[in-house]
Amino acid sequence: TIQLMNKFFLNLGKQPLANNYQKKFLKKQVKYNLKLYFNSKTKLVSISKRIPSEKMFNNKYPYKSSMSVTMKNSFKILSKEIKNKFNPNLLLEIGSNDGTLISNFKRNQVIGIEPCKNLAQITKKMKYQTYASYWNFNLAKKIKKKHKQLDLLYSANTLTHISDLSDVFKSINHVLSKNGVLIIEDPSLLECIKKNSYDQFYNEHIYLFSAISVEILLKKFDLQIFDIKNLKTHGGSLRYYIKRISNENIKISKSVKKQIHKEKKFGLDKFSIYKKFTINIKKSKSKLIKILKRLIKQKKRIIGYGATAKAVTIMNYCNIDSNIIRNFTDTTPDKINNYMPGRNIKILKYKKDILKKYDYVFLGAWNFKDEIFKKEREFIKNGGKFITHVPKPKII
Ligand code: DWN
Repeated sequence: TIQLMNKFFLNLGKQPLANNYQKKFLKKQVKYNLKLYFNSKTKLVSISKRIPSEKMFNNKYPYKSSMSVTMKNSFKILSKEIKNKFNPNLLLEIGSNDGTLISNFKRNQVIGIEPCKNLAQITKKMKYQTYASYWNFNLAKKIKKKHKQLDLLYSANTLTHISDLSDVFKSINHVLSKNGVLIIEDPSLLECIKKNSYDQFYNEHIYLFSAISVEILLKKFDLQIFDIKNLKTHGGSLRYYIKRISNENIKISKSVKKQIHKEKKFGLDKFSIYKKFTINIKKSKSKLIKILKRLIKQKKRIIGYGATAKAVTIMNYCNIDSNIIRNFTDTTPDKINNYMPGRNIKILKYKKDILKKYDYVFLGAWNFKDEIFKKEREFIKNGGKFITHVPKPKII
């Protein structure tokens, strides 16, 4: 029946795996259909094609959370909040990446779970207890056996990457203590729709959560949201504070109703909003291409800033190649000197004056616009311009 409830709304074309940066440009790269659906029962927005996790999250996952000051700060502030408000004996982070969050805790206070072995290796070297495994029921059983039940579980930008959400929450339920708290944060569907940031969709992002859909999902697992925070990170994220329904010691904040009301008022629970989104995205595509082509006609040199997974969606959906965007630049070691997945655009190592050779900069990491603008004051002062597609394609 869930199948029947799935309504198609947007085709983002054939897309390569987002974090599969290539040493050499291969014309024939494996690509998968990227189609978006809305489920009228669960209210979840998801992509149809599910790629096995092992193909995406393995021993060479390039993305590191520590590459932006914004994320480092966000995790630092949250760590303080966790210590002050919840003071857990032991914190478990699902999807600890390179340890940007857990490094704010003492080694005996925290456990990381990270299936990408190259990343798990980093926190292991830092002597943090790390399980280099996928989050699933087998692992939950192992963890419960060793550490008993846990008072605090945290997961940022991870659960939306796991296809089997029932298994995710069953496993969380297994290790979460009676009065335990689960905190999750992910990009907000409302912000994505409002900002026309269709680049939040790529093969790794199987779901985009809303408070509406998370609430429905949690009910089945005796869980409920007791607080919600709107964050600026990743283009607008929601942080959900979750407890057991049976735990009446924690009061439910007004923020929960407020967010759900806001989402319903915008129409996130109705299919029509997604059809409008589709129209906006098609317009966004043609407008972006128009701007870029006009600049090329004027012999302007364009570089992309931040070789993000998001930019992979844009480059492939809009068919942008190196004749339009000459290069990307990025600080991530495992992206440098590789090609953007599916494209012949080479990623150059970020250096202080790299932008000097270009007239326009396309913001691949538009979500870090403030951080980037601060860093590139010189370029801006010298007349350099930025291009973004969020919320609408324009030159800044
Ligand atoms: O969910 C996910 C999010 C959290 O991270 C993953 N599936 C994959 C990844 O998505 P993304 O690649 O779209 O994430 P970011 O965080 O927007 O990527 C920023 C990129 O820009 C990184 O490669 C680092 C780079 N960067 C840079 O070169 N200079 C970033 C900043 C701020 C800079 O100054």
